[in-house]
Amino acid sequence: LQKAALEEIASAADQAALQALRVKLLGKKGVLTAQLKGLGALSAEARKTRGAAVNETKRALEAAFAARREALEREALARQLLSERLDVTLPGVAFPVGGLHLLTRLTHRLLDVFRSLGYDVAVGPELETDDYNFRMLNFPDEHPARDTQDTFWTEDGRLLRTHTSPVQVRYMLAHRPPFKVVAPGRVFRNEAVDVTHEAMFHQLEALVVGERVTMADMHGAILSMARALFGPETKTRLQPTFFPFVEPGAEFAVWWTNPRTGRGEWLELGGCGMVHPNVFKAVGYENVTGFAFGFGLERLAMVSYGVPDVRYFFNGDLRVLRQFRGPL
Ligand code: FA5
Repeated sequence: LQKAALEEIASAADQAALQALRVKLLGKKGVLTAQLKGLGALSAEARKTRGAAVNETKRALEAAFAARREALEREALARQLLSERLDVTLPGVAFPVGGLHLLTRLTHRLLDVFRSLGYDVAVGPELETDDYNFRMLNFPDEHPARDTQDTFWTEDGRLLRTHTSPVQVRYMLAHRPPFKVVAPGRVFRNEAVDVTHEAMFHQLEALVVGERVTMADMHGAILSMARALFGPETKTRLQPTFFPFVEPGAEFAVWWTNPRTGRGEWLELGGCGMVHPNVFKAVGYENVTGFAFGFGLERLAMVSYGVPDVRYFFNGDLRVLRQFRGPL
């Protein structure tokens, strides 16, 4: 029995076969168990020698089972290692890499400049109320100046902000002067889209309020920004214009060297002026003066990077996006 059983165990094909064999030989109804049970019928002397022999066989079988199980496990592992082998010399798959949008990078650059000049950075909601976008900025009701802003209204009487100037009001209500703050963000205007006009674009607003803030301070701030962006020789120019929330109001331009032509030229950036007394009144400020300015980032980016059409910024054309892709 022992020799045949040992051979059978050693050649069991897998764990299942081995288990079946174990039941057949050592199980409750197994061959060896039957033999052990049969011992009772023997004489004391015979039972002793026979019992020892059966137990010896049982130990031998147990050892054989253990050895075979281990061998099968080793084989299975070897097979698995072989089938799941990785070829580490294969070239990798190149994943497409994203990047920051040109306007995002320009915004970061501008914020860096203003932070270095000691400005706080604030943001406001894109969905605004008439109060913040117009009324508290000294746009009288039904005033024609509102029409210049081509407003998108919502059904509940709110609006998509037409400029970043409402952030001025929100900031003044939440802080006490003196302060310097800039506010970048998206703005929306319901106007015919063309090469230089989008329905959604970006502005950067600046507001400085204190006890004796002057027009000279405003000129200095615009000059510092222009020089940080375009170099130490850069000049700035102010030309009178009208905005309800400033008095006097001006358009500002910076002198820069156009890298495409190599020639110096004026670049109109946006509006500026001394904060109108009615705006201070609306937020409850007394005995302070201040200046504000705001300009369009697309305008700046178009000229700086030679982008010929404002619509390229947001139509998602990967050829354009890749061309201006910067580091994250
Ligand atoms: C304003 O929006 C004022 N809030 C700026 C201001 C702030 C004046 C603080 C005084 C004090 P304006 O409507 O001119 O002003 O717009 C400012 C800039 O936004 C423009 O110079 C232009 O660069 C840009 N811009 C205006 N409309 C569009 C448009 N449809 N698409 C792209 N850029 C535009």
